[in-house]
Amino acid sequence: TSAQIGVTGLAVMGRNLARNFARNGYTVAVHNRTAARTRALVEEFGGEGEFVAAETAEEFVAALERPRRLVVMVKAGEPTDAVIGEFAPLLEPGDMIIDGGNAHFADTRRREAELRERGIHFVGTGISGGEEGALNGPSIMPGGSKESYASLGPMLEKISAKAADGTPCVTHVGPDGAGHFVKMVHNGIEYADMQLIGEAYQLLRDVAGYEPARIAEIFRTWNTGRLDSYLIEITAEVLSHVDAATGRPFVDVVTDRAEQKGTGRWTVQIALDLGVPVSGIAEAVFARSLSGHAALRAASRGLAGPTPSPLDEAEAAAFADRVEQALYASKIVSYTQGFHEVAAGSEEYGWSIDLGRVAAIWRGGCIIRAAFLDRIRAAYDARPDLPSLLSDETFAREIAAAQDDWREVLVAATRQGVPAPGFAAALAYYDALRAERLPAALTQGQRDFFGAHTYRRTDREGSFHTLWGGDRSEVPA
Ligand code: NBP
Repeated sequence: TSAQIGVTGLAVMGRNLARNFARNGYTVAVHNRTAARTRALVEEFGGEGEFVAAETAEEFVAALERPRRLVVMVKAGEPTDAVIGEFAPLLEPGDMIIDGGNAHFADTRRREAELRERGIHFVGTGISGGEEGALNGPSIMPGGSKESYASLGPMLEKISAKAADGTPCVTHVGPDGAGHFVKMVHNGIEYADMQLIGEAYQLLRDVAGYEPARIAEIFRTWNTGRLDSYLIEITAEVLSHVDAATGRPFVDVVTDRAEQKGTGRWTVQIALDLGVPVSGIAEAVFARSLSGHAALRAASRGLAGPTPSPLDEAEAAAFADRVEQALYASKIVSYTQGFHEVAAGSEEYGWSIDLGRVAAIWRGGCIIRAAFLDRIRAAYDARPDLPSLLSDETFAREIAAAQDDWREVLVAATRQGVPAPGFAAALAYYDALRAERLPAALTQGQRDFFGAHTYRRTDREGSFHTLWGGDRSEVPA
């Protein structure tokens, strides 16, 4: 038998992806560096479909029909290069290596260029949805050549998640590293969403004075409205969970130091390089890093500040409604920033990414899946050249309606000493974009003063310099 697809790297993700292909009727060759994993897969799940177990790289490659489609699901970084080094010499022009790991898009660009020289298609592919998604339908973001997508697309469409309207959550994002770039920004947006939800929770706890179980109910209610999403849904689950050992709310027995694997940090690093203000995503990454500085936090605990005093029952209920508005408005801003980064990456690398399609394939399967994404899709479909999501009439109207509450929530947070860096960064971004004049004019004056960096004028063309150390007359630069 020859297999239509092969998966090497059979930890949680690879194993589930291989099963997903098999369950959809494909014959799947499976391989792993440590052969015990391959045997375990076939023993446990062999009944789900057609698997061809391969012990060696040669057996694996020989099992695949041509052109070969070889999915690599190993730990991102050096292991990926090691696997490419092992398999590429066994492949022929026209064959495809699909890297489904969380690779940095710059690595993907390098690998794609190297393999293209040898006629091999390297398809850097973002896959989101965790272990459950890999098995039952992830959101899939393939980059690489158009030609490779013509061959792979139908298979990926089959195993992917489907949006509510039935559309498969997969599209050819763009050439070389476009898929991994978009997956990176997806994860950055995920960080921002999680941070905003965390801030909403903390405000409901400290300012409204609600217990986790009650807050879980509020999230459940929100999940029936415009915030309907996977992350809001699981937030309610986590908040209502009670620790069996202590009988206390689970959220109260978990150490409050958030960890991260790096894709959020990459999103911010690349945004800095591209000059894209992703302040909300940056605050989310910094909030995780701050939470991890245990010694610094312990040393700072005695610093002066207000102690939150919870509102009375009627005020608390009104406040909870305001928090929903603040959360929704801040969410619009973080998606605005994330899509700006995708647009900027697309421009920088000549990828021609269709932003509406990106929103469409995030509607199902991935961690940020939400009803909201269909509205973003609609906004870009209506106007593909939309300068920013905030310029979409519907979103602008919703923020207009939310902004008073958004501001009030931040007043309460500030007054009561509850940190809300995500809400605050989002509002500052919104107000900065709205502003008629920014203090950047003063910045330019300072730069010209100390470094003769020159400035432009509002009333005339050209660059100018003021002779600050002399008679302060202006000269053309
Ligand atoms: P891991 O990221 O834990 O990687 C384990 C796999 O890599 C095993 O199959 C291991 O083989 C193999 N491997 C390593 Br480590 N070094 C190797 C080498 N030098 N040569 C060959 N194989 C090597 O697995 P995972 O959590 O299933 O994730 C796989 C990929 O999917 C990662 O890139 C990850 O970032 C990405 N991803 C994960 C998730 C998720 O929710 N976990 C979601 C989306 C994407 P062995 O069995 O012989 O040690």
